Amino acid sequence: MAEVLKSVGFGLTRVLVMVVVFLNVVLVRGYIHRHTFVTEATPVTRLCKRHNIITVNGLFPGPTLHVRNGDTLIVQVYNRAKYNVTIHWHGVRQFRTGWSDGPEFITQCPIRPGGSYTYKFTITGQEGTLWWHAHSSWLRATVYGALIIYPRIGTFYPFTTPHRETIILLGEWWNRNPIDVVNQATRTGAAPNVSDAFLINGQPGDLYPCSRRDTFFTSIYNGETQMLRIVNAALNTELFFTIANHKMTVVAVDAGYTKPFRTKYVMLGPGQTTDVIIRGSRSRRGSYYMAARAYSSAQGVPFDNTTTTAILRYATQRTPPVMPILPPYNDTRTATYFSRGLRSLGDREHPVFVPKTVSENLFFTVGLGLLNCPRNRRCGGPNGTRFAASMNNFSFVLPSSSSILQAHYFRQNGVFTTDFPDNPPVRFDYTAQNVSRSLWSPVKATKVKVLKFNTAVQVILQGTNIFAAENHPIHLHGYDFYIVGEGFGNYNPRTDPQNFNLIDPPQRNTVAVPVNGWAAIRFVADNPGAWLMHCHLDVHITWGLAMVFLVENGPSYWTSIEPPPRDLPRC
Ligand SMILES: *[C@@H]1O[C@H](CO)[C@@H](O)[C@H](O)[C@H]1NC(C)=O
Ligand SMILES: *[C@@H]1O[C@H](CO)[C@@H](O)[C@H](O)[C@H]1NC(C)=O
Ligand SMILES: *[C@@H]1O[C@H](CO)[C@@H](O)[C@H](O)[C@H]1NC(C)=O
Ligand SMILES: *[C@@H]1O[C@H](CO)[C@@H](O)[C@H](O)[C@H]1NC(C)=O
Ligand SMILES: *[C@@H]1O[C@H](CO)[C@@H](O)[C@H](O)[C@H]1NC(C)=O
Ligand SMILES: *[C@@H]1O[C@H](CO)[C@@H](O)[C@H](O)[C@H]1NC(C)=O
Ligand SMILES: *[C@@H]1O[C@H](CO)[C@@H](O)[C@H](O)[C@H]1NC(C)=O
Ligand SMILES: [Cu+2]
Repeated sequence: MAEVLKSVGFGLTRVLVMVVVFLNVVLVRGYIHRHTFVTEATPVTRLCKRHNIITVNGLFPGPTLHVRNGDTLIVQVYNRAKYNVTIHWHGVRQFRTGWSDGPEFITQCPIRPGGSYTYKFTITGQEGTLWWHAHSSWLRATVYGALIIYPRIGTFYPFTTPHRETIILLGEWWNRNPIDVVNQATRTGAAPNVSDAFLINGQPGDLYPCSRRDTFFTSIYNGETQMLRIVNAALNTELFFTIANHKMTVVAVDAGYTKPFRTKYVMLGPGQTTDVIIRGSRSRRGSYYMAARAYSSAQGVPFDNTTTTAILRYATQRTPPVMPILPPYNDTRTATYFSRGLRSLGDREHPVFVPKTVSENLFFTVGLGLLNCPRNRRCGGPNGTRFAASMNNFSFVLPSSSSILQAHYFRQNGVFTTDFPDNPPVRFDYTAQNVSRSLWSPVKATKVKVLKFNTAVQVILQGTNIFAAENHPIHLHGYDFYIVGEGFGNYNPRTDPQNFNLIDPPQRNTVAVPVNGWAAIRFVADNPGAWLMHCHLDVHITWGLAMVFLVENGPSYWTSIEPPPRDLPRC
């Protein structure tokens, strides 16, 4: 009897211990996911031609990572490609783990051909769809994949769990090596060639030559709900997305839940994600195209005017799919209707923490420019100039001898200066039709803005009408921010704040700043490190549309950046 009681007691203790361990691992620390990424040249055939592209593990698009909020990812990257590479975990907060953020020469030196580096980070308080991509030259044209973050075990979506989930990765394709495309542009100073196709999950779709056989499709049953996790992984193009005869209900953007918002069109800037739910009609049959094409807001600037499609298919019917009507390429009204319809969910489990007052009030112009060519050489840009882009008139130059974070941590001088201005050096009518030519040429520099730990920051991102006004998708690393307002024309500091949404503004990591307009973002600088803020059109970051926030450590170990990993690449 005693034996039996003892063994029952022992069994109970063991079960209790296991439960405690389980709770600790799963609820508190989360699972640890280990992955190996090998970057290498891989042959693929698109648009009737065979190409070698750089992939991860031979896959295009790259592997999808599935994790839960609270989990840790350890990804060892081996670079077997002939280019420097780094991987960025787009939208992941990287709290205290800036060494794993990835942008080359910002938080690390590149992983050279033959080298390797291990990224290690924990997902904290983010749920929904993010993605990963190369952050070195234009490699992200083909080196990207989805990062799906489910709720913690024991917690659920704040909406009825859909019957099915489908990833929709929107991509951009050149019939050339994208590195050759950007290198040619950098050499000549001209705008890089526009792409030849857009892709859905790596496939151009039925409207392009030699592509019909591989068009991506997803099934849907009558009455079924399906979540589409849409990612704009395109390099240089903002995209409209729609589905024939099906309305979408937006439930999350950039891994943050939103109030349900029904819409026919979604607009995504590169870097942005949108989770939508669609419902299969009870009676419908046949097939319907999902389609994406450019939202190109800059007047008179060439763009890729093609349309990518995938198929939404009921049962096994193989009727020709119904084509939706897409907005015109310059339909700013539709883009604005969409961005202004987004609200944070803001329920008890997902509260909104938008700073009500701010102590750093920053005003950054974002836009293009033209530089004269050196030594009276004639460049390939307009009238023999070369293209540039800037924030507050500084055209960001990547360091090459070290990364900003390494230089900061190891106190190396001469890599950057800390005088990035809080305001544009010259005030002018930013959105006028006739911005004086004397203002068109920015200055090349590597400047950062230092922020004290825990500062409440507001940045007004003001588009300019230099060369061409354009909607710029501005992405901030290391943070999610609230978009408290946006508008057209010049920001008015007296009247515009009266209309800010400080109740339930959308929270994102990338804001599409309206063409010839502005956007106001707020965040609390609680994550120490070197955080790039840049236009996510790679053509613009190549021209210098970027800056860096250097956020100082807080008062304790837990508010300071972790020490650098031992395998951190050196320059
Ligand atoms: C860019 O386009 C021009 C004109 O079509 C072509 O001559 C050139 O080879 C292209 N460059 C690249 C790198 O694709
Ligand atoms: C884009 O292509 C469509 C046909 O698909 C054509 O009607 C339209 O004129 C083109 N627009 C531009 C700006 O090239
Ligand atoms: C869009 O472009 C077309 C020509 O391609 C032009 O007729 C129309 O006015 C433009 N619409 C807007 C809103 O700019
Ligand atoms: C190029 O020069 C011509 C003639 O001087 C001028 O009309 C045009 O505006 C210039 N274009 C740019 C982009 O500077
Ligand atoms: C631009 O045009 C406006 C209105 O025509 C004029 O008042 C202003 O002086 C012009 N600015 C420049 C820099 O030419
Ligand atoms: C940018 O700086 C250059 C060099 O000082 C100057 O010529 C230009 O007018 C400035 N432009 C703006 C928009 O501040
Ligand atoms: C690769 O990275 C190293 C620094 O680690 C740098 O010196 C070199 O210029 C880079 N190569 C290219 C092609 O950018
Ligand atoms: Cu841009």
